Amino acid sequence: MIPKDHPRYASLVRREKIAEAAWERIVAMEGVGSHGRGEAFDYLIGEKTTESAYLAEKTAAAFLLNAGCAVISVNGNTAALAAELIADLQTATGALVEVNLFHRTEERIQKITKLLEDNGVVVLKGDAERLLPLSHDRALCIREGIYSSDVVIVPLEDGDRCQALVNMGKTVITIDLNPLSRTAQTADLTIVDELTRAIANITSEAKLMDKNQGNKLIKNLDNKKLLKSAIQSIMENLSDAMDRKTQA
Ligand code: PTJ
Repeated sequence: MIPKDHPRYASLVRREKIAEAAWERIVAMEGVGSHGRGEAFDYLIGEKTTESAYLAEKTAAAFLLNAGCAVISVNGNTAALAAELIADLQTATGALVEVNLFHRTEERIQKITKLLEDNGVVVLKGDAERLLPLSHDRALCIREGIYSSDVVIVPLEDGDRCQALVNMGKTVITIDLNPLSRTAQTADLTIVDELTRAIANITSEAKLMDKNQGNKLIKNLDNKKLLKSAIQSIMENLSDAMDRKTQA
């Protein structure tokens, strides 16, 4: 039991959720490693939503609302950490939700679908076909879902699949705390923020957004600038930490 007054309560709760979901085989064993990497980058970024990440989140809300067919792609880590938040995001944006896994097994698809549905998400069902130009099972997706989407949000994604979706002409939004990852560098819009903070912010912005504001955000998107700001925030954090050490 994690005490509520622990200074890093939220982070420890997330870690516990990932561990429990790994025992249940909702999160892949590899996903435990991915989570640890995310935690490390969250430390570097100051465990908070930076100004540029918030702008990226607002822009993501605009893209999801403006889309002809928006899809939220959910993997094991995303379901374990944010099932309820995905339900809210789906309600706010009308996006479809598709379970799409890197380490794909039918058992995990079923378990993740159930977890999402238990939390109020309407999950797209259908036969997964080999529709992405990738080898192995990462090519699988649903024709009426990711394959037909014009905007797709792929939190904690693999670089190859992100690149394949970009090559297919989709607007690809990712959430990834590592601004240097291939996915972060490849997506059209990269949100360098922790998954649960990011999804909550996209939802609250989607609820408030009008068409004009959305169009302006889409027109002004500069992902290189967003990535640069994220790296800048990490550098500033490290430099502040260094100053505090030398003053002590
Ligand atoms: O459930 P599956 O089978 O689809 O597998 C999912 C994982 C996450 C295992 C798979 O997509 C994978 O291997 O991802 P990577 O290549 O480890 O990339 C995940 C990225 O997400 C890394 O750059 C992490 O730093 C980042 N990350 C991890 N946890 C979080 C995060 N970013 C935001 N919020 C987090 N909570």
